[in-house]
Amino acid sequence: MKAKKLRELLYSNQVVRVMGAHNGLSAKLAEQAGFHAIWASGLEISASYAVPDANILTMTENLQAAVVMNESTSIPIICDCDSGYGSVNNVIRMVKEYERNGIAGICIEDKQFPKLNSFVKGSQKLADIDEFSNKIRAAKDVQKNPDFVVIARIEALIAGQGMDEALNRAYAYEAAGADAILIHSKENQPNEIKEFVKQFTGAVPIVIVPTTYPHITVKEMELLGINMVIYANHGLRSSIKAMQETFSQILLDGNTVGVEDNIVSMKTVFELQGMYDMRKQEDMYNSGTSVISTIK
Ligand code: SPV
Ligand code: MG
Repeated sequence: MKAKKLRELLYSNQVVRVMGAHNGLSAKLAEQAGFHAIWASGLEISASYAVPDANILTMTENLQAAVVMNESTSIPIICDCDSGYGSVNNVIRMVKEYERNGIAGICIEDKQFPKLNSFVKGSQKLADIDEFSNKIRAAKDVQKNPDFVVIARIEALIAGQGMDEALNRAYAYEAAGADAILIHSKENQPNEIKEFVKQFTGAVPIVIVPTTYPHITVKEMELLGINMVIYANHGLRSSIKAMQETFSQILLDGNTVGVEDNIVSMKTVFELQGMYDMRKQEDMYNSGTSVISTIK
């Protein structure tokens, strides 16, 4: 169901807007805000464990987080699966597991295992083009539901390998069966993204992650022919700032009065976690009249 929805979105005429998340709550907030789909971000999930985004967490840990997001929302989840957790053999098991758990789509990037977050200075080693194409081919062969989406992410521009390398890879991954190409850039202007879409003559949808070039608007993406935008980490970064400010103010003030206007009510927390629905359900089964009334 969700895979079908994701595929429909990907091939629709609108720019599909996707928000990064790392747990049930952040995914639910993204859905409530109106995003079309969730990016189960490797950066966000690893940051939520307070470990680096460098394949420190296992596939199972990432999948578990994605399953929680999937269960707490009704929109599709696209999982950031780094470079596929190893070789083509790892990709095969990964696709089986993700699909079996109701995940709508996955994205794998053409870097070597272990990967390093694209914005970290250091060695961004690309996988061999044929080796990565085989991972895409294997992922497409092994999926059972034809709607399950496999996105191939190109890191050539991140690794400083140039536009020709990025384009060669895009054609190879499209030929291998990728449902979409994610072209990643770390420039602070969308120049290389614009150049890529201008030169690319393939037919697959294009996905971008404008973390370092935040000025690009959805309207511009539409004009450029970009099909999907992933705001990969803005929920995480806004929550870190909010917590840092709240925590330090509480220590400074010696009480919590000063932060009360900047934090949500307990009622909001209860609503988000489904407390009221649970109580209604409980009442229905027990034929009682109990309601949450202690904290409003
Ligand atoms: C992530 O959100 O983990 C991503 C996007 O892969 S980026 O951090 O831009 O590499
Ligand atoms: Mg990632």
